[in-house]
Amino acid sequence: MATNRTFTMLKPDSVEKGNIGAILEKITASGFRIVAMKLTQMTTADAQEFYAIHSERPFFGELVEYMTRGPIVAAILEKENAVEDFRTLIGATNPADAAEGTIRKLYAASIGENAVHGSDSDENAAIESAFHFSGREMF
Ligand code: IDP
Ligand code: MG
Repeated sequence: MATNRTFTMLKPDSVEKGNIGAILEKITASGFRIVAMKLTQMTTADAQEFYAIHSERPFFGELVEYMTRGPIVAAILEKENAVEDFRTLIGATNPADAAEGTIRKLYAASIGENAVHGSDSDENAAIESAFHFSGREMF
C-alpha cells in the first residue's frame, strides 16, 4: 500500500557546506511538509545498520566513514506520492547523471558525497523513519 511519507537525510557534506537552509527551502517549496526533523550524528554501528543492504559493496567502508564524520539533518516528509516525488526531486545517485535543478545536481560533489538521502520504497521509508525517530517526534 502506498503511503504519503518518505525519509530523508541531509548528509554531512550538506551540513559542512552550510547548505541546510537552501536544501530545506527547496524541499518545502516543492510541496513537502516536514513531519519530523533533527540534527543528529550516526555512530559507525548506526551507519552499518542503516546501509546494511550495501555491506558487500566495495564502497561500503567509504560510505560509513562519510555518513558518520559529522552531523546530518534527519527528517520525515509528507506529500502525496512522497517516495517517488522525492526521488525525482533529489535526482540520480551520481550528480553527473542528475537532472538540472535537482538537489544532487545543485549541491552534490560526487557519487559518494551526494548531499541527500531519499528512501527508495514505502517500506524502507517506514523502517528508516523508525530508525531515527520515536512516535513522539513525528507530527
Ligand atoms: P541512493 O542514495 O541514490 O539510493 P544507493 O545505490 O542506494 O543510492 O547508494 C547509497 C549511497 O551509497 C549513495 O547515496 C552514495 O552516498 C553511496 N554510493 C553509492 N554508489 C557509490 C559508489 O559507487 N561509490 C561511492 N559511494 C557510493
Ligand atoms: Mg538507496
